[in-house]
Amino acid sequence: MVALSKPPIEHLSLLRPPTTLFPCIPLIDLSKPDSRNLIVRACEEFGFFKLINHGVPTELISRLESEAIEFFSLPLYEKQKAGPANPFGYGNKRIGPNGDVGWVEFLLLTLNPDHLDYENVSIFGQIPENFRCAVNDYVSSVRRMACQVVELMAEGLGIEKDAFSRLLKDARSDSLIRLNYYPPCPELPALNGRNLVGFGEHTDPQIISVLRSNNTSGLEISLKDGNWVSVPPDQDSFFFNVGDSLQVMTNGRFRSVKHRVLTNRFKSRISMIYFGGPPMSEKIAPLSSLTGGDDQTSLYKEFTWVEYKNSAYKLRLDDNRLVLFEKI
Ligand code: GA4
Repeated sequence: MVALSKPPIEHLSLLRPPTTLFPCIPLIDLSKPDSRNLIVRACEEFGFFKLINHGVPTELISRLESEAIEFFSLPLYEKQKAGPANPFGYGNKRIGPNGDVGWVEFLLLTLNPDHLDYENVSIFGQIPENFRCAVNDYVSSVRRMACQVVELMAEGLGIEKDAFSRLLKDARSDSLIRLNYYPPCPELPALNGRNLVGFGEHTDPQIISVLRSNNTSGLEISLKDGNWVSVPPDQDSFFFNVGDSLQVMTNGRFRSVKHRVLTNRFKSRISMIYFGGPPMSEKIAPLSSLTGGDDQTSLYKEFTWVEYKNSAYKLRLDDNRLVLFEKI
């Protein structure tokens, strides 16, 4: 197990894990013809679904997972050479710039070609070439699958097939990959049946997030009624989250799902998340194909992705980042 550094444990939140397992997690089989309608229904009801028969080769998944395990097993001083995450690089407990903390270590890497040169050079200066190849091969395959899924989503909504995928495919797409390592939560009497929060509740800013984890539990999502349910892990599947940008583009029809991760008492959890985002200069607004071109029905003001990001980085993890852009 890897030792984590400051801030001290008292600064981390504790929560009792929910007793309810996600009762009816929407399951999408990419090989089935009816998946487009099921995807739409899942995004409306939960903003979340599990994808099977996804076509991403197991070899690419296990190669990146092994590289990540190798990285997180390095001595702290070695990992710190790839940090601090500001916002990209190696991070340990501190999440974002505004005081959020969790029982987690991570590597956050930008895939945005405009940022690569100056942001990632120092990280990849420390990380061997085979790590970089594992990231690139994994991302190419996951991005291809994500595009296929958002195209089915668009078809299910009855709008232009490339309404969302053109943003993920754009050469300037501001997308990210995050590798999270959650060590087992220590057994302390003070915890009193509760677990340390690994990653506090939040919604994802981008269009779509695609998560793959090992078989350790911890991920929870918030349902429409505000109840939290835990998502049984499945290392052979991918989990999709609707992000804030997709909620806006669908004029609130899809839910940007609130989620969090509690640490497991006995096992470490490792997750890899691809965040598919738009290019920096992209204007985000409800699609006219969904509002019928009637501006009156639009729930959000238009904003650029860079405007959203600038405001997001001034907020805390659990803040609602869309209120600023809601029409009154
Ligand atoms: C949440 C989703 C992604 O992990 C992330 C996070 C980002 C970061 O860790 O730098 C943020 C958070 C996330 C939203 C608000 C800001 C920015 C931390 C934070 C407090 C990489 C992202 O894109 O937004």
